[in-house]
Amino acid sequence: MNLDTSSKLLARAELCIPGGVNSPVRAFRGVGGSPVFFNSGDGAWLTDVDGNRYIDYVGAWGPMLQGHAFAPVIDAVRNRALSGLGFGAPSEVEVELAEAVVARFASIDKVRMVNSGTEATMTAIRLARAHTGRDLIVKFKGCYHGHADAFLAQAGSGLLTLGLPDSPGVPQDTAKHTLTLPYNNAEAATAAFDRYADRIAGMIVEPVAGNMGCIPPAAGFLETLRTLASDVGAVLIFDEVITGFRVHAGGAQTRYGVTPDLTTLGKAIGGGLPVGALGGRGELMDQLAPLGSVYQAGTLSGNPLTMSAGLAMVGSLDEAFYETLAATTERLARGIEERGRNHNVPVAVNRVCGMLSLFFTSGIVADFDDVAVSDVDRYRRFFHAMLDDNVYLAPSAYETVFVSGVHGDAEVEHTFAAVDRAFARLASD
Ligand code: KE4
Repeated sequence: MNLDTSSKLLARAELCIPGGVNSPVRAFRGVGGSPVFFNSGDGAWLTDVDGNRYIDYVGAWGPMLQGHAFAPVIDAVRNRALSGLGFGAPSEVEVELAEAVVARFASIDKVRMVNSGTEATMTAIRLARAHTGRDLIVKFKGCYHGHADAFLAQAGSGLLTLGLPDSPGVPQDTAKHTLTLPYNNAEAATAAFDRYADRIAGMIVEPVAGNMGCIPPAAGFLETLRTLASDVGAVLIFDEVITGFRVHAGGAQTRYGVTPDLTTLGKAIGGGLPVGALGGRGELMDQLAPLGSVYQAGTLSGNPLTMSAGLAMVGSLDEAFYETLAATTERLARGIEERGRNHNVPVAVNRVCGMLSLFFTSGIVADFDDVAVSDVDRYRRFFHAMLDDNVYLAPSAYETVFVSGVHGDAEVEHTFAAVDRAFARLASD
């Protein structure tokens, strides 16, 4: 495959952009090799700068639920742009998208638009701390909530010891207010709440983990978190930046029947343009400025272009869309499992409507420690075999395969043929 132009662009990019990329995961450090530079997307396909075409399972990390260059979104953006890009003042389309979110999420009375998932989660914990007057935030190992300091904290030496910085530049004084627990471990969460009870301001969780690969919640796990938070008056935050419009029309909270106090959204709600959102009960949300005293702001928050794209996207996500998305996800998962058996390649495939991950392990994958013992080097070889076969997966074993409503029979059959060839190579290694 000719990747000359990508290589030349990387050399140029590295002279003026750290690592040549504007977000680290794109640099292929997790899989080796050099990133592919893309020029266009159409439906389930991407075309790189050398003209090579790939079936895309990254989907810009989640927004492209209807594939690339989805006509209703493109038309909405084009038409809106002709009226100007933004005013720094309220506009009708912001109200329309907020109303669409409130209509879908029973837990959301009010929503504040921001420009990234990080801004949404950062604001959610500030609101939880303001509402409770407490400092401690509980999160879960392997979940990612963006790059605000509070989230760049790793578990301390002991299960219940408070956080240590997980990145240079994060003060110990900040990290110590974050407690990191094992995902899908109700007992650890219960012990933490027993110990820290009325010090806990909030608990943030991906209701379906997507940032250590796809890991669904264990039975009863989300329900336990709900009870624990309610018992001590802590704020339960569902980070649905990925799952929000993907795993169900009403997000993971509707799929699993557990109601958070706050929800963060992103990705699909912007139709592919920069976005984040924070929603929740009115008595919590009304504490945000200008109504309340919890400050939060953003120059381009709710900008009409993003709102128009998001409204077109959300408006297209009907019952038939989710039926198709769920069916395609399950078909891909079963096909990969079947090929793992046929080629004697141990592989575990986790999936929930719209998202799946394969782990090279013979065990189950229910938390970060299970992921950590999977064969990440085998994923690296699998990634490149698939790339050589024109299938673009996440350049990291700790991400998710994002399925769209336009991955049809042709894409699935091409993917299966590529998996067969890739597994045959792995089995012969
Ligand atoms: P952003 O700040 O990147 O818009 O959103 C942060 C975020 C928050 N919560 C969840 C559950 C997320 O998955 C993310 C961002 N997701 C990653 C992909 N796993 C973005 C990709 C990247 O960092 O380049």
